[in-house]
Amino acid sequence: MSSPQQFANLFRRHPGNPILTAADWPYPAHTVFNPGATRLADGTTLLLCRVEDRRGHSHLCAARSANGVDGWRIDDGPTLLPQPDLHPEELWGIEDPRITFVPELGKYAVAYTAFSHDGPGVALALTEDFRQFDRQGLVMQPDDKDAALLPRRIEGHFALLHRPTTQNTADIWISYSPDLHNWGHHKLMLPARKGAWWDANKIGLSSPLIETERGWLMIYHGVRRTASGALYRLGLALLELDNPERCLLRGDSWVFGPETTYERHGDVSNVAFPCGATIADDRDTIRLYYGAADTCIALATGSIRELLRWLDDNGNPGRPSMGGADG
Ligand code: BMA
Repeated sequence: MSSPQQFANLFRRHPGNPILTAADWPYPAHTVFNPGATRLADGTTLLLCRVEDRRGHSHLCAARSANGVDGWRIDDGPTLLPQPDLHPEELWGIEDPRITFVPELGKYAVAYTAFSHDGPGVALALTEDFRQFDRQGLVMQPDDKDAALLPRRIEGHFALLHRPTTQNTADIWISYSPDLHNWGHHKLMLPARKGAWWDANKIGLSSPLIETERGWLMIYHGVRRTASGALYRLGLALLELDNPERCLLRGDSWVFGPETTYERHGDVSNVAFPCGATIADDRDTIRLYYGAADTCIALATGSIRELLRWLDDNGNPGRPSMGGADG
C-alpha cells in the first residue's frame, strides 16, 4: 500500500469562471462545454466548443481570443455541423473535439466523437483555418471516444489515443496508421484502475498529450461511480517520448476535480471535463479549458514544471496487477 500522497493546488481556477456560457452565444444554444483548444500561428487562442441545442444534439463552434481569457469572438453560426447524409455516424451530433497541430501536414487534426444509433465513434477532420474542414470519417468504430492524434509520427506512424469501451471497462488505447486512414497495432496503454480508486471505473484522455523534454505529459479524466452518480476528476501520467505506450509515472491521486458551484451543478453534475489545453508564451504555463457540469466552459492554469515535479514526488511506475502505470 503506497503512502498517502501530497495534496497540491496544481491548477488554479480563473476568477472570471465560467469564461463562456450559452448566454454568450450569438445564436440559440442550450449549453456550451468540452471545448478543444489550440493557439493559431499569430498566437490567437481558438476554442472549438461543443454546443448542444434544444434537440439534445451537439455541433462545434469556434471562439477566438487574443489572450485566451476574454474578448472571445464567437462564429456567427455553427462552425462544424453534423453531416448525417454523408456521415450517418453523426446522426445525433458531434461532440468533444480534441485539436492537434500536425507540422508534417501543415494542418490541425480534429478528433471528435460522432454519435448515432450505434453509439459514439471517433471521427477525424483536417483543417487549416477552422473554416473549411476535410472530413476523414470514422477512424475508430463505436463504442469509442476521447481521442486525439499525436503531433508527430512514432517510428514512422501516426498515433491516435482513444478510449474504446471493452467488456466491463473503459481504458486508454493507442493505435497507429501510415496514412490516417488505415489503423492497426492497437495496444492498451493505460487502464482504469478498478477497485476503490478515483479512476476505478472509466478513464479517458483529457487534452491531447503535451510534449515535454521528460516525456509526453498526459492529463486524463477518471470516473468513479458512486451511489449518487459519477464523479469526473483529473489525473496525471508521463509517457516515454519515443514509445508512448510505456508509462514512466502515474499519479495515484487526482489533481483536479469538481468543487465550485458551476462544476458541482449543471446538466450533469460533478463534472470537470477538459478536451483542450494551450501553452502560454513562457512555454510553462498551461491553460486548461474544461466543460463544467456539461453546461459551461471554464479555465484553470497550471505550470508544466510543477506538474512534472508533482509526478516525480507522487507518481509511481505501477505494477500491472495494480492497474498501475505499466498495466
Ligand atoms: C462523458 C462524455 C462527455 C461528458 C461526460 C460527463 O462520457 O460524454 O461528453 O462531458 O461524459 O457527462
